[in-house]
Amino acid sequence: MPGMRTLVRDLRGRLDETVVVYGWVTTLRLQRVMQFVIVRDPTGMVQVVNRRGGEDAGLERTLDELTVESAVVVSGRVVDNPIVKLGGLEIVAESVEVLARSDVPLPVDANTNLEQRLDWRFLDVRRSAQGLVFDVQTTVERAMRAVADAEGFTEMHTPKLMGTASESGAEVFRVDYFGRRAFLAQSPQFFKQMAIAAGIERVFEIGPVFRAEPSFTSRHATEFTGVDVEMAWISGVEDVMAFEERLLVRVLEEVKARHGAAVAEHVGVDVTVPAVPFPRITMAEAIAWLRSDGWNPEGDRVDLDPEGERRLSALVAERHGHEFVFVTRFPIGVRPFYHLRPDDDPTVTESFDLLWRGIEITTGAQREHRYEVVVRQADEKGMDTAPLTDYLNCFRFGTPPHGGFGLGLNRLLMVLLGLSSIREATFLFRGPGRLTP
Ligand code: AMO
Repeated sequence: MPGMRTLVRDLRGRLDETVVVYGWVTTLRLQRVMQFVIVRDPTGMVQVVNRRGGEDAGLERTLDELTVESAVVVSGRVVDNPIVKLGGLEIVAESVEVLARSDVPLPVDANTNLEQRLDWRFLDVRRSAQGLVFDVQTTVERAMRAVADAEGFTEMHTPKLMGTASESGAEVFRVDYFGRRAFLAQSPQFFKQMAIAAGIERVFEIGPVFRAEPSFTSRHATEFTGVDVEMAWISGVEDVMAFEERLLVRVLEEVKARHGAAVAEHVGVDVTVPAVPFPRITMAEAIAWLRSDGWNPEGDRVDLDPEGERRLSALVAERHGHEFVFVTRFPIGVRPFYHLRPDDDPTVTESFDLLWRGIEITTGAQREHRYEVVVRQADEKGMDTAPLTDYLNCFRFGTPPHGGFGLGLNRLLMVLLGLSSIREATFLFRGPGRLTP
């Protein structure tokens, strides 16, 4: 004792044999005649049973002293028992060893509110379907890397400590850097473009992104995982959107194949692979649709708020029967200086957002690659170009047309799994009110 581990899902094939199961105590029912212990491993749960008054008084005492969530190793014979709900079998205990005893009472249970569950996140993940989130995340990233690899991308790792802010000054964390001021990267935007300037023609990065946004919404975090893509020699922003479609189709195919059944069982979501192409709608059309649908936000706004995103997705679902929509051609006022403006309309940008079931999961664009033009656009926005020198220098020595996008991995998981908050799509959430654990 102990011997080779048998996983709970394989017990049926070991009927009448003695097996060893490693796992956590989930429930204890210590009755006058019988002792029942439900033990859980990552593949399922099994009932372990012992009749009191047997030869091994030590075993009976061990079970009486067990606590829920203790880590145990159980050895016993697998017997068929059709009345047992868990798989119609049980293990008749021969020995039980407590590898690590759990304290009582547990600080969280099924009725604990989300914030308190986050305080005890390791127990929260251990005891619920939450663990599935990270299996799905692993598959998502693996599928993304497979597509990127098949299409000739290079994976990059760019610095998260920066001497200048990476997007705008507003949402940036400042940190002390040996007495100087440094910033945490709000996105790898400038560096992925620098990689294009360096002749690495197609790049992607999966890494941390920091935003000093004091938002307490269900979709905002101050640190999240970003999937960033940049592609050179494109003939237009359409090339970028088409790549994202291929990426997401492959991701959803893989998630469906590997986790479809578990996702349906634990979170009640049917994973479906979307048809391509996804619908595309310009921002001007989107606003017109929304206005005729009664969406009338205050003032003359030209950007979509969360309510606008939700309604637009609902309209697209109704009219196109699709859960995804690319919203294109955002006005220059709501887009950064580095977005390319089309020749036929200088008031808009060759940019897009991708909405999925009412939530923005991606922003992308073709970039302005002509030095004079990008400098002029930065000037027009009233930006101080001095801190942008390293970035702008990238466009002085022959950088080809390029474009890319940034996708929020936690947002993607949240929508994919129908989770109510990005907090549940992140192992250890970071927000304005949360820096621990
Ligand atoms: P953007 O700022 O739109 O674009 O970010 C890209 C994507 O990141 C996710 N996201 C967030 N997720 C969680 N919490 C937040 N606070 C948060 N903010 C953004 C969203 C969003 O679509 N450089 C550009 C991308 C590009 O053009 O390549 C950028 O960062 O899913």
